[in-house]
Amino acid sequence: MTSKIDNIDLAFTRKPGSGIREEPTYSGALSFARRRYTKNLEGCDIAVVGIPFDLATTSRPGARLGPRAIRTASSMIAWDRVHGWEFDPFENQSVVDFGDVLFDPGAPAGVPDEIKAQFEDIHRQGVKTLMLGGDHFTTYPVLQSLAQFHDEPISLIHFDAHSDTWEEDGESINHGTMFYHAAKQGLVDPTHSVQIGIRTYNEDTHGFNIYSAEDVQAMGVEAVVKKVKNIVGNRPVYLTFDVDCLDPSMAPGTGTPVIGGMTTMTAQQILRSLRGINLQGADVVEVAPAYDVSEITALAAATIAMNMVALFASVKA
Ligand SMILES: [Mn+2]
Repeated sequence: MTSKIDNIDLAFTRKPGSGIREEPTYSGALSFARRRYTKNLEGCDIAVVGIPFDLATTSRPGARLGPRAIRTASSMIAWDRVHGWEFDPFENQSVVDFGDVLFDPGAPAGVPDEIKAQFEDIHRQGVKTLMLGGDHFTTYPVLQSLAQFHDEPISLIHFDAHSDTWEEDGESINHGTMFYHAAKQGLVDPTHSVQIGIRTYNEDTHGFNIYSAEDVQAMGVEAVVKKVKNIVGNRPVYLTFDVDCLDPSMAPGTGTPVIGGMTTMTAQQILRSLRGINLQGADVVEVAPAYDVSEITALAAATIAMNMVALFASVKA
């Protein structure tokens, strides 16, 4: 029998690989999905890592508070199995909360390299990352790190209202241009990457395959997923989910909302159906709690992240 003290504050009392255990949703120290907070990654499969950075936003800032909001919201769903999956993704893989990376926001030019170096330390240990943003620029240094550990360019599966491939001269710290640079530098292979939910204008696709929000509705989940799986094949995949892919009615708490977006149900169905892809890293970004209502955006992001945990685990299930 476990004592009462072992069933509270699992953020620092949890034993490795102990699946789901119940803790009151309204109390206790908060970590992502009540995983153990640790900087020790021995025996760890997935590290949840926050990047509380939002200096690259072009409209409303505030995503620096995203990791904290997503962790808080995750406590509401940590007691249960992830809906739609027939296994407990915390049983067959070890998931820990690594906390946040550290950087100096007063010296922004150095921030990308500071983030990249800390992800290199994690990736070098063979640990995959589930990153909580932060604005979408934060994906860029994570990709820069990950690409170094793969011989072939990474395939991006990118959920967003925006392509984030707007062209620019030079390289700025901007959450709307980083995938232009990622493709140009060969970090990702656009011809084997796909953007889903797009509904903003960009005169150039830069080679990325695109399914707009309207395409998804017209084609249906099954047809979209079939296309996506054909595009990425068995290549290493990085899955990035900008919460503004969702309709603002379901995710108002974000910096650059765009109407006419995907429902949370559709997003979950697509994520579940992606089972079988060669997932090497994932993130959920652009949650800006100041514009949120009743924590619905944070809850959506936390649930999307839980589905990503299941997607990581599904190769072993
Ligand atoms: Mn976006």
